[in-house]
Amino acid sequence: MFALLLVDLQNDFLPGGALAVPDGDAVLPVAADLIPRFDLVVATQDWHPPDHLSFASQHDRPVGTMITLDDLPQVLWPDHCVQDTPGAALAEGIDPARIAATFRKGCDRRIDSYSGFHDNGHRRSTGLAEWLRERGVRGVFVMGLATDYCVQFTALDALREGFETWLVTDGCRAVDLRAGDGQRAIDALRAAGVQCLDSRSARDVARQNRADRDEVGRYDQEILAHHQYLQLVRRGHWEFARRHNASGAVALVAVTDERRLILVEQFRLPHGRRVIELPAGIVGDEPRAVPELPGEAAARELLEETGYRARTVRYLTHGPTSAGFSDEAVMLFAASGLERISAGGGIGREQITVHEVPLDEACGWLGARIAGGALVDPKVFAGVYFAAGPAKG
Ligand code: VGL
Ligand code: ZN
Repeated sequence: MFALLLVDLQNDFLPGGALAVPDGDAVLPVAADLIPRFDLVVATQDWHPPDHLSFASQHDRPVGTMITLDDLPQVLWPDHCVQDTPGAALAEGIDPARIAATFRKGCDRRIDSYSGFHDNGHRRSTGLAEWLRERGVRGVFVMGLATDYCVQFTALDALREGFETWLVTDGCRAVDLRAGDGQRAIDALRAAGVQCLDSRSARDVARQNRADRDEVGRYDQEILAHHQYLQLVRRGHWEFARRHNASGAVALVAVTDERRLILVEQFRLPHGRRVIELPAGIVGDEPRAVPELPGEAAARELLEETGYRARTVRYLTHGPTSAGFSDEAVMLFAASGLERISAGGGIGREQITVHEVPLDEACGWLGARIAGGALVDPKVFAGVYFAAGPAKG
């Protein structure tokens, strides 16, 4: 199921409010249109005590000043969204009866909280991720105010928590303290793996999601086996595998400045043979104080397996790894600005061989390896496609 996440649709962020976002009221009709199209609608609310330390008034400094607060960078804002004041209330026209839950943030005087999931230091969770997972939510549509602060942080945390994350672009407006902040936020979200779409497309995706949910509902489901890493699931007559303690997989199209594609080769136990693959790994399988972004996990896997550190990691595409066999999805990232800083080879018993294949010869090289009896993951050919085109530079 997909949920709609309404970020900070509060009076203080609307024209006439204490921290008015330019054109902020333009997102209200978008919200009103999308709300009835989702089975689950959740709101976040900026909810500060009157002496919150993100307020410029607490420091006698001008609004917009950058300070350091408890080791974190902090913009100083006008007093806004003070608990139980009209400015903190949800905007008129957003029907509270349609909102299943509201998650309040920024309640601790000493730390700001742009994201609806965690405070800015990832010290405390609001419980939103667990709340969504308990209700079977796999994807979230994010919209609201403001693109360059609370929307951006909320969407990034949704990715960290393993949700498929969509940004409804016309449902957001930016503060734009510096010109272009809003556009830079959208570019950064796209590079991290957030899918940006307008509300018209969001409607179509929501409609399809409801039809899909109804279709799945026609089949009974049973967990046939549950082990340390995998579940065997039956849905209707179909059996498939699920990694129950990971949120997904990542793979990398890593190309050096000399246009060499980095591939890995290792003995794979399920096949009992050596397999040539893109550098790749599992996300969310280890508990961390701050959950990794998929792109960060991808960069870490690249370094562990190949010894290459990437300066830039950018989302390319995503999809099922093997749609009939498992519900697992993989996100594909382009890695560039590579610098080899260690030998790689994987950790423990992985025994990985690293190949650096000149891009222009990659298909010939792969064909020769296959002819020689090696197994090549077909995702490698997708990598060659992206490396030759959109992944370049
Ligand atoms: C926000 C600045 C301060 C937001 C909240 O909702 O984007 N921005 N507090
Ligand atoms: Zn605030």
